[in-house]
Formats: sequence, C-alpha cells, structure tokens
Amino acid sequence: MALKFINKPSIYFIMGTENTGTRHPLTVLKEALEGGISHFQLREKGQFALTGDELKQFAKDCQQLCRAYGVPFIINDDVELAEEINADGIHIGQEDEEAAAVRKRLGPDKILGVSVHSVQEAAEAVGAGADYVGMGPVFPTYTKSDAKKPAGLVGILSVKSTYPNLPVIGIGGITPENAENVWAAGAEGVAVISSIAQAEDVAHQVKLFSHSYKKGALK
Ligand code: FQP
Ligand code: MG
Repeated sequence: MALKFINKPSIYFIMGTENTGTRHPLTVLKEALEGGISHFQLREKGQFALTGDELKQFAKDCQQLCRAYGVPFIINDDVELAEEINADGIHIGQEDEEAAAVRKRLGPDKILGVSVHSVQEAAEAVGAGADYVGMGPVFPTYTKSDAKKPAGLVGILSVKSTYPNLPVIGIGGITPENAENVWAAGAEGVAVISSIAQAEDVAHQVKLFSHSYKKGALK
C-alpha cells in the first residue's frame, strides 16, 4: 500500500492527456517519475478528454508506471474510477462529491485530498477525514479556466498556523522560480501541471522543483 504521509518537500505532479502538447503523456509521466516526483494525480479534463474504457486503460497505464517507481497514484474527481482500478487515492474539490462521503466510500487506507481556499474549508476537510488539502491558486494560472481568485501564500500561511499538522499542497502557477516562497509559507508540497508537463526536459524540471526547497527552507 502507498504511504499516506505527505512530507516536505513533496513534488506532486498532476497531468491529463491534454496537458502534454505533442508529447505522449505516458512518456512525460515516465520522465517526471525519473526526475523524482513524489505524488501523481491523473486529472483528465477538457474537450478531448478520454472517457469510458479508453480512460480506464490510460489510468491503468499511469498506475502501473507509478507503481514501478513507488509513487502514489491519485485520481482527480472520479471516485468510481478510483474504486474500480484500486487507485491509491482520490482528490476532490468543493464542487465534487462530499468529502466525508468519499472517505466513507474508500475506507481509511486510501489517500483523500480536498481542495480548499480558506481556513473554514480546511476545517471542514479535516473533519471529513482529509489526509491533505490542496490550497490555491497560489499564483494566477491559465491551466484551469474556472480557477478562483488566488488564495495566495497568505492562504497557506493561515491554514498552517491553524492546523500545523495538516499537510498543505500549494497549487496554481507554481514554477521552480517562485516555489521557494511556497515552501517558506509552510507548504509540505507543490502541485504542478504545466511547468512540468510542458517542460522541454521534464526530469530536469522536476529536479529544479526539488532544489527550490532548500532555498525556501532557509527563509
Ligand atoms: N489541489 C490539488 C492537489 N489537486 C487539484 N485537482 C485541485 C487542488 C483542484 O476540484 P478542484 O481541484 O477544485 O478542481 P479540478 O477538479 O478542476 O482539478 F492538492 F492535489 F494538488
Ligand atoms: Mg475537482
């Protein structure tokens, strides 16, 4: 079973088939795993998103790759798919199925992540049995068209000051250049789509994120 712990510095890669441009998503995922990502979330969204059996097969391929590297495989939104293929965890937002119900459905051993934008939502996530919260958008992002107004670094700081033991993953517009501020705000991890999925050298980009941690920790 995948470890449920989310330690600093987690490099949490999120990807779907629409995020990798002309490159094959499984190749990009493999390179990201080689580079040392700590978590992977399959987030299959958009006009040409895979569905049905095609999605299931793609999810299984991602899962197999993640397993080979000992990296937890987490599915975005789709609780049914996560159950069906026995994913390591699920990530849900405020507009998705209710967190407490999802925890009940998946049992205590699976990783449950919940998106939050305030201390209030973080409190609810904790009550529902979340293992970590995704806090964002930290910076403006173009990947998610329905993204809310940036919660910013202040959002991470306030959640960490109220719940020091709750793992917080910053998401939204994070790059190796600005990541040190996310670490300095107290986040356990950075979640990244574009900056890794569209990098020319994916493994190297992941390493740049890992290196950004030491800088942040010194602050
Ligand atoms: N945080 C994270 C994580 N993953 C996510 N997918 C989100 C936040 C956003 O439901 P949500 O979740 O608000 O939107 P969407 O389903 O479009 O992603 F912390 F895991 F990095
Ligand atoms: Mg969602």
